[in-house]
Amino acid sequence: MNPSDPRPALRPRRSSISRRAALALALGLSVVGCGKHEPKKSAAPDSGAGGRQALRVGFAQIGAESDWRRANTQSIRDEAAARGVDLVFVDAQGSQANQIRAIRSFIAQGVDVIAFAPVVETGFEPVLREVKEAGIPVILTDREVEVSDPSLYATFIGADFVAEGRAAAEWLAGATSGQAGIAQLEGTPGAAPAIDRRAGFEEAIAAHPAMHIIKSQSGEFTRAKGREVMESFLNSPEGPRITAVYAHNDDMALGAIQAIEAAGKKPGVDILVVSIDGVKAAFQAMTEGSLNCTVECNPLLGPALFDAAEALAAGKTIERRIVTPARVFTGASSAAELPNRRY
Ligand code: GYE
Repeated sequence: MNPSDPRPALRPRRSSISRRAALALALGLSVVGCGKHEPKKSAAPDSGAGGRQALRVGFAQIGAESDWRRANTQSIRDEAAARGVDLVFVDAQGSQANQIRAIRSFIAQGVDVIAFAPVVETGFEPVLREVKEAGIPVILTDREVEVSDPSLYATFIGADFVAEGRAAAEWLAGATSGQAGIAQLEGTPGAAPAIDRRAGFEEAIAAHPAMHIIKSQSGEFTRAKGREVMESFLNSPEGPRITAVYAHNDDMALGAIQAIEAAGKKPGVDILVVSIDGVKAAFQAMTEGSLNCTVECNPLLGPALFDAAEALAAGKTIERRIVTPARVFTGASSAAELPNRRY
């Protein structure tokens, strides 16, 4: 999959401001910062003998719902430690209210940069206005937000979820010659990857009249919920018509695989399973034949996050969107890749 795919995203919600405008906005943030928010610290990490203070970054994580998320947290913690960044890390336990509270506490603590992975797309505008008022630059990692004012954040670092959904659909279309009764396990309602992975998938299967989504429900990105929802799908009147599962992440696919086995069917054979993330457990399942395909979504965002944080704190301009590349892995190609997986 090519991150610079020229096909337009389904929803024109991404900012359309030019790079020059983004630059001006980023500079605007720093200017506001100088006026309202005494620069207490140098942008650079602690250099030891020089006595410069470490860069202080507040990060509000979503939670620990999946292997992907845990790897994402580890990458951020490891990279902060390696650079000597003073990381104020909050786990919001899946709650937007907790994330908003954490962001407010970062303002009160006067951190240099605020970063977060928004649990859902909407509802962050008021708190982001408060952050802007305080002159602190904001980095979105992994997921985007819907805001009317693009200057409320400096950059987004993460994947193209629409493209991931398309890639999953294209693999399934090829594997089934365009004929499938699909059960979809959606991510957290209102979350960017749930909305966009669904949109990309539905757009791509629309070209195949014999591919239908016959059941669709949220499994909240967790293994337990994925299993529970798949059980209910299999027991529903439509259950016998399910020939494929599309899960918005590997954890839900792994839960669904358990449910398929418990129902006496063979996952990967009787019911094909395709998902997104590319965590180690998914590669294990592909090696065993129970998972057919995963679309990689890289959670190791720590290095890019702190590159951006250091640049912003130093008043430099950065790209408005930093999109991570992705690859598609299928059963056959996965065994060789398993030893290389870092998450
Ligand atoms: O796919 C899922 C996680 O936002 C890309 O969130 C992330 C998703 C990821 O819980 O496993």
